Amino acid sequence: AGTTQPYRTAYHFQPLKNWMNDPNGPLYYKGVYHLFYQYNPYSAIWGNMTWGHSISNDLVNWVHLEHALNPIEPYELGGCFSGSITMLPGGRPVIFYTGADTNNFQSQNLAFPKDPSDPLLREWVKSPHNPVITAEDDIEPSDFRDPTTAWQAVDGTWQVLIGGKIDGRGMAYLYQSNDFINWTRSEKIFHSSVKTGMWECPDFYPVSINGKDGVDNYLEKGNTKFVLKASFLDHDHYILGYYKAERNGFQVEATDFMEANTDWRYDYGGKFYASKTFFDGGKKRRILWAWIMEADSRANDIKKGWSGLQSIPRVVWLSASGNQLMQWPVEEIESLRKDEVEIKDKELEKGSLVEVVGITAAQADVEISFELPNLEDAEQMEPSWTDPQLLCAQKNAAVEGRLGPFGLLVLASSNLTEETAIFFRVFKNHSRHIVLLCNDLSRSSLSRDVRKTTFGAFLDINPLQESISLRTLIDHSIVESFGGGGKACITARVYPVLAVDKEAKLFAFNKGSHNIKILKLNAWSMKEAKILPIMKRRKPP
Ligand code: DQQ
Repeated sequence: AGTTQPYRTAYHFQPLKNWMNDPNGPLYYKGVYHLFYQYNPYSAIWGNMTWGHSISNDLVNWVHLEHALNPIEPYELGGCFSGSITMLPGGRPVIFYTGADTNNFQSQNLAFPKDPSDPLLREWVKSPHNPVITAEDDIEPSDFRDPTTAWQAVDGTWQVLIGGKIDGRGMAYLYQSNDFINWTRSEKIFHSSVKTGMWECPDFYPVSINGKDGVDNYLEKGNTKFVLKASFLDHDHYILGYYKAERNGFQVEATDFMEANTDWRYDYGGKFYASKTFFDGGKKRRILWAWIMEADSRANDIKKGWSGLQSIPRVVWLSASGNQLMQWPVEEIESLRKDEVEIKDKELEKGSLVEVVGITAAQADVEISFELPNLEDAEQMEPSWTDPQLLCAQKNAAVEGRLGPFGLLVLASSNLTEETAIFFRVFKNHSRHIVLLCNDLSRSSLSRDVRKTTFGAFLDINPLQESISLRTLIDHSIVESFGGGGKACITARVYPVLAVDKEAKLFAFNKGSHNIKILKLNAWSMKEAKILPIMKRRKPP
């Protein structure tokens, strides 16, 4: 960040310039974290899809390497699209990715490291067998992409999912192979939905039902549930269920995609999309990466010369109740914290605003928890209030209530001309309490070009039993919020005109009609992550 580039981030992953979208093939290999990503080497808009490649020891500081995949073969002249990495027995990684030809006919392709003993995996060689899977029969060739990490079934055969659509029905195809080269399509479609449209970037993985540890074994029965994620309608949705290994099927546990009121999303903010998880064998955890799109005009993207961020990598695990996922920024990000400010047991009076001073508020990490003494006074919930986003837009940060709005104002200018509010409201529904988490962007920027949609999510916590907590990571043009310890997440892009760099301020506020208490607030300035420019391959002598 700086005066000429106020929206560049200090601790989010981004290339030095140009367009970036989906994370591809994240991997922990021989002690090194790898991130590949969809990249346009030539401009700040989508095109010429290439696999960018960066490495890290800690998921915070990065070194850019030369591109891993360039679109040069006939089957990929329209781009090397998204894909995943699988570890083959013996420990050799393989990239499974989509190639689009000049007609946008999509096929699935393989690439292997030239030297698997190189922990940096600097050079990749495309398989002479490419393309290994092409669109046949009823498959629409321009809606056939994004292979998952493959896994082995009970009998050892490889299984991989590929995103697709037939007659408007979104789906994951299942393909099987004995040798990773010859693939046949399973007669059964792995899973599908009429309500979604095309599924991009499917992801399928086990989670433990008794703890936070990540799981990599698809055949571990009894202790796991499975997550099926698909990217559609601008968001990443997931459902939970069971993998029936004997018949290679997926059985949904409760509700399916876009069914009932439980539409589980990784993130209820803007475009947090095309995400992918990987198993980190070093720390035994499952980590989620996602593309965070800009919310400014294309012209402004071109002017600033870049577009797209990656989310802070998040650890994912199953909640104690077992009915949803939890997410939390990887602990390594805390190594950037400095200048801690702490507030404890402070009354936050009705109508009050408390500035948090002593940190760089445009580049910060904040944790806050609240206690509400008068829970029985909560406003009555109306039966029609089923859409949390709509409710947050109607009852925005300016609308006084009883228990709430209370929360944080981030990237705020000194006179509050600009402010981004992340706040809670607590309602009563018979004897239960309903907690709503909102991110009101309507006053976030004086710019007319940027999208200022308000976001919202219900938070499945019982305020009679636990405090209401929020963590927010602020990084110049991105605000990532985690409610209830990671039960609901909202990511937003924010482009203030006034509240830039040192002009940005941070406040805690309470616009409800009752005094509440800040149990604890901890805020830190964040140091800049080191993202080093391209380390070139040594040319052989
Ligand atoms: N982005 C890739 C596709 C994928 C889409 C192309 C999702 O493979 O379906 O850049 O953002």
